[in-house]
Amino acid sequence: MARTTHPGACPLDCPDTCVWQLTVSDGRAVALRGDREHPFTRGALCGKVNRYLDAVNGPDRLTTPYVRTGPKGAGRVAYRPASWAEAVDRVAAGLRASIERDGPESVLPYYFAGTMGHVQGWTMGQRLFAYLGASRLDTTICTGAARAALRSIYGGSVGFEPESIVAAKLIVLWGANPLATNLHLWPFVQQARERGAYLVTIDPLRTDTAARSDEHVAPLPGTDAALALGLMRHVRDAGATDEEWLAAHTVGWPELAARLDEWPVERAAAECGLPVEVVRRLGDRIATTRPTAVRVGLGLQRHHGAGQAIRAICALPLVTGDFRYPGGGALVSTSGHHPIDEGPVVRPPGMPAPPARSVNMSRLATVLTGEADPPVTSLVVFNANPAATAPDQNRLLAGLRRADLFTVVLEQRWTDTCDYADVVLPATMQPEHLDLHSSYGHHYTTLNLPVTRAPGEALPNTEIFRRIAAALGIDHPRFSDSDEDLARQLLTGTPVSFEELRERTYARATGVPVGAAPFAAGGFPTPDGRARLHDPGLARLGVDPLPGHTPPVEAADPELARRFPLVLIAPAGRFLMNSTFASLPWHARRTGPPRVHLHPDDAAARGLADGDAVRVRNDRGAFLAAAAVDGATRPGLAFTYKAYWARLSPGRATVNAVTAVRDTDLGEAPTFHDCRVEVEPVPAELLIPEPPADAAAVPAPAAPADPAPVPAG
Ligand SMILES: Nc1nc2c(c(=O)[nH]1)N[C@H]1C(S)=C(S)[C@@H](COP(=O)(O)OP(=O)(O)OC[C@H]3O[C@@H](n4cnc5c(=O)[nH]c(N)nc54)[C@H](O)[C@@H]3O)O[C@H]1N2
Ligand SMILES: Nc1nc2c(c(=O)[nH]1)N[C@H]1C(S)=C(S)[C@@H](COP(=O)(O)OP(=O)(O)OC[C@H]3O[C@@H](n4cnc5c(=O)[nH]c(N)nc54)[C@H](O)[C@@H]3O)O[C@H]1N2
Ligand code: SF4
Ligand SMILES: [Mo]
Repeated sequence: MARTTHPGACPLDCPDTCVWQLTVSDGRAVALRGDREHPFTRGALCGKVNRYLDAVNGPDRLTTPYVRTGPKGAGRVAYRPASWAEAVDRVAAGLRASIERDGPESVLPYYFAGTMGHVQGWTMGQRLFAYLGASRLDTTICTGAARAALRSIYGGSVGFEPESIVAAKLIVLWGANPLATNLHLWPFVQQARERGAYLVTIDPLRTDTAARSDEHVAPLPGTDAALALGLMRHVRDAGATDEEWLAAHTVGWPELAARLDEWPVERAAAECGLPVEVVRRLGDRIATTRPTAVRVGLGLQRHHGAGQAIRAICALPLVTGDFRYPGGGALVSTSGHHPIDEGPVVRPPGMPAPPARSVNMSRLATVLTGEADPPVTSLVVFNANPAATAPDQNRLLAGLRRADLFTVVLEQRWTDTCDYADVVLPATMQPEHLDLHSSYGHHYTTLNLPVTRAPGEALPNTEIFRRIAAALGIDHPRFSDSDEDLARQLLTGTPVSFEELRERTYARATGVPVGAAPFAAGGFPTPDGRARLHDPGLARLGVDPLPGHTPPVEAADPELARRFPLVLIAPAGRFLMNSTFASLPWHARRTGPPRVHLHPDDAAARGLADGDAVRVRNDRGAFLAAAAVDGATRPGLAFTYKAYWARLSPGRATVNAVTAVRDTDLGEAPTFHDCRVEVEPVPAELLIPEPPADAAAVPAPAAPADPAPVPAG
């Protein structure tokens, strides 16, 4: 059989947006590797995506629609296969009933970045819900706090050019773990180190990245703003502020300089639980090293004070004038550099799109259990698995079990969320559909064309929404747009064309040259081009107009600390992608079963040894895990990895059974890491997961595990 090889884009929620080369034989994907020419991919994919074809070709792919015949939450046994015609008619009837009873806002789409593709991810479904006047989803769950903070300080999600980091002399990875979550940045960091750069990682955990850095600074979680303020104070005291650049390209420096009077290094160190010398030494390095690049991760924003923390961190390179130089400045996300504008594609001119309320996705648990008025009575989930990934899982599941809630899930495989659906619709995967990708970690735009046959009757999200629109009797021409039409509409007004991408797969569409310093002479996307150290607009929202420190809610609560002495954070695991791969045998084996990592002192205080079965609990719920005692964390701080599936976990709960629905100080984002728990021993038998009667692929028990962060020392 002839084999052909085709370029495409990795669709996952990862800053690297790799270009891959996929080998196809007889309509089936048979091999996958990284593109060698792509300047960011540089020939390699990551470990988890090297096994992406396990997901594409897995025997557990959904190949037909399903409709529910038994109780919600009972699993796949409560469903029967259905034709597309029957399934889509049911969806239309369910949505129509909600709209007639409670108005269109009773319909809520819930979606996120299961695919980062603009076509399958963020257009046709949103267009349908806009047309209906359904509730709009406020997509806060990942970067809500950062987006709001960056809008305030830089005018948008922009920063230094990632490939320019090779020119940095000091690199600070702040709450970032690129070896797990931004792998393709690492070779650039290594190149900078070969040229003499010093690498500091600021992370409460000793991750692989921290262990491989020249220095690891481990503050208490949720205290980054205090650290950034103390560092700026030190820079100011050292006379290392760039007054000329500050005066030309920022507003509010005099006010911030005065605020720094309150932040002597000693106060910052105490707030962060760090030795004063550590803060002073880092302050010295920052004061004396140009250019300094601060690469900020997304994980550190899952705390109550995240908005202020990101503003404070992003203020630091303004104070030092680092944006003057290639390889200097801060970078949280490159998404604001990309010119693709979904707005007019979701709400095309001439298409009705009635105004509608916004619903914050991070509050789904409370929205479904009484917070929303009118109530949400239809929920359409795509590109997301909220039953595993959204906070306050027990409350959320109670909402999903509501008899008066009609739920539709578009999925590639049977997830936790499918267990609560009335109708499950089978969706295609990346090699089977067209998509267009920008990136939140580099400056390239990529086109992905369909090159393999979808299994069974699986359809692209776009086509599923076209069919739902037709079943609802909508005949507006915008619901006949093809995927290529949508891609062309998305590229309107950008410097790259569909033809160019079809020819070359990817192109730089941001106007920022490789290695450039885009803000050397200011030009931030604020109205006056200046970065805002003091933002009066925030005062109107009741937020401090200057970067300040908002302490964590639970970590800083002494009363709660008596009952739940451990702070728990749940960052990204290396072989998972949120919950996307958690059901695949290879990925599950590499990751190992759920574990909660404890400092040896905390383990000893509870009589726990490595491997013991434990229950992790607080007032919201509990999950089961094995204790891991490895010194990767500090006393009082526990961690586990996010994104296991409840249906495949012992006790049928994940870490999100203990996390809270509570907003950040800015951006109304979730606070997964602002969470107190107690950990207690349970009998070992409890850890053996009871396989769901219907599981197509139950992961084998623990074998070689995700290399845990390297123990300290
Ligand atoms: N392999 C893999 N890659 C992924 C993902 C995945 O699940 N697996 N998820 C993707 C998604 S959705 C996202 S958003 C990104 C996330 O990308 P990252 O931001 O790199 O990932 P996280 O692991 O969430 O957080 C990074 C680090 O922040 C640390 N941290 C937590 N709290 C604090 C704090 O208060 N201060 C400081 N300084 N550090 C803190 C954590 O210990 C963690 O090591 O990764 C994406 N890439
Ligand atoms: N405790 C804790 N919880 C967290 C976090 C944390 O740090 N700690 N991180 C949070 C973050 S940063 C994020 S981004 C969220 C992510 O949470 P989710 O948005 O729920 O992401 P995933 O778990 O990856 O689920 C994506 C789903 O989309 C499906 N999918 C992929 N492509 C397609 C497609 O083309 N069509 C359809 N129909 N489906 C598709 C996949 O099969 C997968 O089941 O989790 C959050 N949850
Ligand atoms: S998950 Fe990220 S690193 Fe892995 S292949 Fe996809 S884009 Fe590349
Ligand atoms: Mo995320």
